[in-house]
Amino acid sequence: MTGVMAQNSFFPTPASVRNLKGKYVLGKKVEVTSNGGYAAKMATSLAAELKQENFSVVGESGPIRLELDYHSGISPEGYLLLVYPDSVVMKASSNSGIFYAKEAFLQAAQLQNGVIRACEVNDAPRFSWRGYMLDESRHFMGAEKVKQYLDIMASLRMNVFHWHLTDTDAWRVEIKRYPKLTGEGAQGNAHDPKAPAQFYTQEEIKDIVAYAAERHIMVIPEFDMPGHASAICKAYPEISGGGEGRWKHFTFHPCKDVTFQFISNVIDELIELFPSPYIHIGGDEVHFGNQSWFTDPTIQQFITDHKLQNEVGLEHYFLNRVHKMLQEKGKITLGWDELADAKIPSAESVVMWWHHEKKYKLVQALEMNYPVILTPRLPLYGDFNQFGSHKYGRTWQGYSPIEDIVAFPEPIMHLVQGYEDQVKGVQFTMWTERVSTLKRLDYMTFPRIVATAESGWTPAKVKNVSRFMAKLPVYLKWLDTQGIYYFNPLNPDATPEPPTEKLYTGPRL
Ligand code: TNX
Repeated sequence: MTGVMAQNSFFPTPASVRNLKGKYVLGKKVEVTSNGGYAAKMATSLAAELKQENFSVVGESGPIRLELDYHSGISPEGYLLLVYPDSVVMKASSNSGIFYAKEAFLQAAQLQNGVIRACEVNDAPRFSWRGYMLDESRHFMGAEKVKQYLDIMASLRMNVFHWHLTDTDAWRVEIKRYPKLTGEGAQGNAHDPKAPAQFYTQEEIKDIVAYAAERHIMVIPEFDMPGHASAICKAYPEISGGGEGRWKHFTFHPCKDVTFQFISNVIDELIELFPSPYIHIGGDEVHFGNQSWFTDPTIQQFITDHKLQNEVGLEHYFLNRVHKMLQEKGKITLGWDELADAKIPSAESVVMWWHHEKKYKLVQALEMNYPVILTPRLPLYGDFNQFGSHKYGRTWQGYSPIEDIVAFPEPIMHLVQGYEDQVKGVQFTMWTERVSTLKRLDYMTFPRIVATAESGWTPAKVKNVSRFMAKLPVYLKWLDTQGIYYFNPLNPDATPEPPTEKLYTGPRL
């Protein structure tokens, strides 16, 4: 390299970077010190992580120091990373801040083989919620993959893992009181209703939640209801709300007391496993499989007795009843944008906007004072393909190229004007009906998850799609070293789309 050294490649792009002369080179020996407490813990892990990288330079490098001062005035989650040719200093005022300083430094070292251009980074996130959702009901991916993704999320400074653990195909978490949930309830997946049961034991869940917490990632379970409940109702038909054909058992029975008792008992066990203040209750697409609500005399009588007007009124009654239950248990209700239709009290709940084609739903939720997470299908659903020609992914209404994710949410920010404070952040949402292998999961997730981190972290005025695309190859090269398969938007032919099993569309067994 001649003259000025290349820019460092940070993902996501920091709020501010001032480049300096010279470079810091990581050798075999490096001293990492701290001012104690949590910073000492981070110093120890950084030293171990750097050692593992085994950078090639033989010599000793200048000392690295981590300083955590809760009164330093650096913004929450923010950090300073000061890299000089002879030393490195990291500063933060929060545990997550010093963790992110460490992750940013480690990432630059990994991506640039231990050579980091001298610079002063002054960084803090744009949004407090930077999420990734994984649907393990449609296809089970397993703890090893989840932990790998948690590691990468942490490195990308993402902090929410939304775990979609139940749906039409299977229930995936051990509930001691209801063993049939992980008996027949965990059998099957989106391409094979007879696949053997796969699920997480409570011990495994606790282990993953703790693993995430160490990386400043909150894990939120989703218990989708009253629709998308087929796996549960198949195991416990006494609480099934009917449904027809492919949508058999799709909803809970919406007015039996035993249904609510069941839900309450399950939530009690979930609360023991997931310390997050939120429980996600879904709430989406009930109309797919509530046919029997229109004909069942008990349900019709219930609608009349409770003056609910119609089946939609009943759906809203159901969601409000579960919301009240969660409140009594001290949890905040999180759900899809249908929650706003149900008028769940906005002071005690959070809405995920997913209907990209119904922008009014976002505006309506904001006007009703809900805090909102942005995860519109386009561009933030991982099951939509990344390019124009597609074989296995969803093609309906378009596709989700990485550039659109980097650019997001600017194209919709005019809708949010005056309500900016209610927008908590963004989420990449990975549905897996059409994702039956780990290779395909990687391909659909990477590198778009990197773009999601950019969308959630980098200030609008710093973000730049062309610059992001120009530095992306550095990240793709690192993914190669991790054995992660990905879509290469700069050379699609080099990374063919991995096949998936055919989606099962027969009746629920
Ligand atoms: C809609 S988004 C769903 C999911 C599907 C997804 C496929 C939402 C709340 N519900 O059940 O997996 O579309 O794109």
